[in-house]
Amino acid sequence: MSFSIGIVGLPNVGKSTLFKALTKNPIDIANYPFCTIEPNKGIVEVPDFRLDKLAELSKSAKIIPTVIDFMDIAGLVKGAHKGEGLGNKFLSNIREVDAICHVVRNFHSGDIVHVDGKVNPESDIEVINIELAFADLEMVNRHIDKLKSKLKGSTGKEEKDMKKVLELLESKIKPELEEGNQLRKLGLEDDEKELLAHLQFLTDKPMIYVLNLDEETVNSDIDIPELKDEIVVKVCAKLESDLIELSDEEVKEFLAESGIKMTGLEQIILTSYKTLNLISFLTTGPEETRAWTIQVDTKAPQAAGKIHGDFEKGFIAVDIINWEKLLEAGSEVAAREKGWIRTEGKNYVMQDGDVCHFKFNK
Ligand SMILES: Nc1nc2c(ncn2[C@@H]2O[C@H](COP(=O)(O)OP(=O)(O)O)[C@@H](O)[C@H]2O)c(=O)[nH]1
Ligand SMILES: [Mg+2]
Repeated sequence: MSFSIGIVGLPNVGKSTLFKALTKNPIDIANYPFCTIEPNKGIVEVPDFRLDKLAELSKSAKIIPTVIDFMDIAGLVKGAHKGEGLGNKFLSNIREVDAICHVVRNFHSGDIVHVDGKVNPESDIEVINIELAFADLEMVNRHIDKLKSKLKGSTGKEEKDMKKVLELLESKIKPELEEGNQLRKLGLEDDEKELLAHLQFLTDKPMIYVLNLDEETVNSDIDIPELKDEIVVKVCAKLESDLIELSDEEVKEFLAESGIKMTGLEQIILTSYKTLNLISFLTTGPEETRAWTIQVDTKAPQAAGKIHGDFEKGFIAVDIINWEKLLEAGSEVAAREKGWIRTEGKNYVMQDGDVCHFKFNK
């Protein structure tokens, strides 16, 4: 299973420019059997400097980074939740993704028309978030109707459970959505979340905001008050799409000259990764050095299952060393001699940067 991010926003804010830049590098799809390729979907490598270092240590023939899926979702407009501008289709695309990357226009090119005639990030953010909230509201209303009619014929525990959901939807969820509020801000209790898990709310998905700025302002401190408590990445999409034409060396030079640590694309990818609570464990050997994605709190057998189903079924133990420790030792043999490689069992909770050898029954 892979993790996916949907790029949403008004038309002409730079979504496709970003998507094209993000997915520009061809990827050897044979390494990622679970991925499907569609015109508006692309798999994107998660940059990870640890892989180069480990590959050097192991003299690996190849490096395989882990990936996440990005989906370029066509522009939403006011009224999308009622089906305006193919709205329903795009909203159902958003239901499929694990997190939302909300692109907000703050560049001022005279040639490129803003759908509302002027650049106004605050109101753009509101338009999109209200559409998402109203789309959730329609779903909630449909669900309430369904529950009410089902309740008539039910008894016992089934009836009790349905009543709980109904009560929660009517008293807490619906009023928020009617105000255009995002459910992720509501701070629902765990048991409430569980009751609602099957509903896949749009406004409960993790969201990162990408503020698409002019090249001249991309490094300045622009503050959008609406975004003060949000996860924000600032980019200039046009600059990012120019950068992908350059070689790695040239990009490094450019970044050094401009005093920037990372390209906007890298920031988007890494921020998405973090927002989804994802971490990587690593495997390394002469054949390949590779990163694998898991969610925070994943235990060793389930992590092994990411590599192969048989690894999880027949899991015995895992030999683990932190990647930095392995580099410090200089080789696996040396690390073993120093006693730095530990053996962990089925209850071990995986940590970011663990280098692993799984042992399993065939
Ligand atoms: N000046 C400038 N133009 C941009 C920037 N990002 C996108 N554009 C231009 O805006 C237009 C719309 O961009 P596009 O990515 O197709 O927007 P979408 O409708 O959100 O997918 C294109 O002509 C882009 O070249 C930017 O950061 N600066
Ligand atoms: Mg587009």
